[in-house]
Amino acid sequence: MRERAKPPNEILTQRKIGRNIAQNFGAALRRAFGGAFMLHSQTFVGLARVIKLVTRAAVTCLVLVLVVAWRAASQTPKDPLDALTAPEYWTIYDTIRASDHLQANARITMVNLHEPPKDEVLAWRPGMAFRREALVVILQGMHTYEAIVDVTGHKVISWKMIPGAQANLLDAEILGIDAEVKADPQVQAALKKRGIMDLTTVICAGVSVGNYGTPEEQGRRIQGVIFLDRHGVWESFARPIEGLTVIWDADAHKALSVLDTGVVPVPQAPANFGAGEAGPLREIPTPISVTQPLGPSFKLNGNKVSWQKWNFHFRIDRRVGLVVSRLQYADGDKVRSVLYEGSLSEMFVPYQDPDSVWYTRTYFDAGEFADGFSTPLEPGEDCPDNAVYFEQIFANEHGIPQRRPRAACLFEQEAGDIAWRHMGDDNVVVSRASRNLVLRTIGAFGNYDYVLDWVFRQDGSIKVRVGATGLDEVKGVLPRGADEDRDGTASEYGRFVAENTIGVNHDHYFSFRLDFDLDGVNNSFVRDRLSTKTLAANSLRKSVWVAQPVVAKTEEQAKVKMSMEAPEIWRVINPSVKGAYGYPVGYEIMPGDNAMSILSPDDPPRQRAGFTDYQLWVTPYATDERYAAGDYPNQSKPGEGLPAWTKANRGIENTDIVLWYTMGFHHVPHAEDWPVMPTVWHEFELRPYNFFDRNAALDLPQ
Ligand SMILES: [Cu+2]
Repeated sequence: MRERAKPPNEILTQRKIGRNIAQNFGAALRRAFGGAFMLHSQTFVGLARVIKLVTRAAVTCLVLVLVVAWRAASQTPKDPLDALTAPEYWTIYDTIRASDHLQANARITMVNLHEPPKDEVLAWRPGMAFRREALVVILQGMHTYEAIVDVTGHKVISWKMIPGAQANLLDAEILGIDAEVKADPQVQAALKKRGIMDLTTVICAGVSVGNYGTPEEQGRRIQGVIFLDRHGVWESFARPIEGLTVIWDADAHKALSVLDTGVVPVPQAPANFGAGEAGPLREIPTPISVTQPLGPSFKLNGNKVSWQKWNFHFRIDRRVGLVVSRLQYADGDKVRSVLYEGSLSEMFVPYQDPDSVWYTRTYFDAGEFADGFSTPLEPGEDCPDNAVYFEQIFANEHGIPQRRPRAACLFEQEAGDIAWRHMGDDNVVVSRASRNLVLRTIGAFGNYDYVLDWVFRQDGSIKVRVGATGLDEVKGVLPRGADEDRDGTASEYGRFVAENTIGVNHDHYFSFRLDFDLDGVNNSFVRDRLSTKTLAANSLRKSVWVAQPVVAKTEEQAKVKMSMEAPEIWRVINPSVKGAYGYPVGYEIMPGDNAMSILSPDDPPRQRAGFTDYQLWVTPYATDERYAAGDYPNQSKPGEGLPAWTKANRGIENTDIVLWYTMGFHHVPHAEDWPVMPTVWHEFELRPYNFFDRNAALDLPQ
């Protein structure tokens, strides 16, 4: 990957006009050059705006040069942590098939980069060779297997069955049971009872069901079928066929049980929200121009980004989305390490309805499905006009590489934020505007879409944000609204969001894995406990509070719950590196709005999502500890992931440590959630804390 050429782009006239030009321009290119245009690994929007300043011919030449460069780059990994490339996926495909392990009925549920050992990556320098391995998860017969493929050597270097594990469910499997389910006479009878004779528009989605320890769940791959009707709407989640579910045995290809709790008409409330379907549109606001006449101020080298003293590598992972690695900050003439790696680790969305056709809906969206990252980003809507886009390559259930255009975007944002300011004694204000660099991807998991942002700031801080949008998962009910639900039965576990439509209560949790390497690998975790200090009886002031730093020596001492009554500041430090005033260099993990699970400790979904018991955990780095609820949360047993790993109560002081921060919120749906939810943001920050000797943004030019 070359540094992106700086087009003479005056980004933006009016957005809509620009987009139309871009679309026409793209179509012209596709007509002229066939599929080649679609193969570039990155593209940039705002291309149309270039047209204002240069001739169409000149732009065509520029694009062609870039397409050739990006295409070449996407074929060959340049960095040990680059995502697998299309040729590498094909090598894996051929190697697995040439081995004597694979049976005809095998389904490949995941192919991912198997990261090289951390010390190898840290010792690597550009130009040196590096290892390329893939982790392949295979569902074969009743069992889940893991293979490690040496991509460079074209060989399977390990193949093992994972006892008791159920591989993730891909969309191919979730929707692949549709015909078999519809062929079941009991299902047909249940649908007929509801007056549904034409099954063509009926969707049977076999999603995860969890694990309640019942005999029928054990040793079987099972799916819970949600019935939806796509008739008349774009979004079938708005049309639940209520009161019916099937527990499906994926191995035996048959229903273990068909549950019918009674007929509820399919809700018919308006549910479309596309252009022209939402009613009259408001007045278009006057244009705002975002202009970067000299192009972006970040530099790209493959998947390495450098911008305003930051530099980092990133890739788009199929399971967890963006993986930011080797995050460094240039401090004077020193390039200082902040994070070795950071990414989402797991999500958990338990619905709160005990109904026999609903209680199984407790989704671990990353680990149970691993099919949501990423969706194609809509230029000008999902990302601003000055964004650069990145393509994602991943493998389908056969291991065949797939392309996802515009799977991530990178852009600079100057949104009126203030880096710092002060009005001095002479009433003169000294102030600096701040600019952010945003790396974004959006995952879609059934009804929900999650926007995931890494926001890099000029003062050395980083915000990690998740925006939840999409649809509530809804239940069809007989009453039209709250007025008709006189005894409250229909809305006991949710609220009306539309006629005959209940948005069922639920939680969202997002666990992030943050492998800090502050000025080196060996770090510690400090809890600054703020506590009340009572002053002497003869004092006029009776109390103050003091901050008492406590270094967590073991994993047990670093399991933390947020509390407003017993506040703490959480810091990662490097005890061996001191700042100008004698304090160890550090970063604060500053939580934002958050929630903790209020499910009872003996509730199986809570036990399977044990990571939600604390907002923060700290573990010593271990190569195979990547996912907070374990590698295989589909039908998992209680206590996997963080609770299991930390049982050993390992030492975490002055060693290579990983922080696990979970943020979440309780969601009681309401009318404004429908028919599509306004994006709800939650975030946390990583902030330098004695890492620099002064405000790191003091050098911002005016
Ligand atoms: Cu929600």
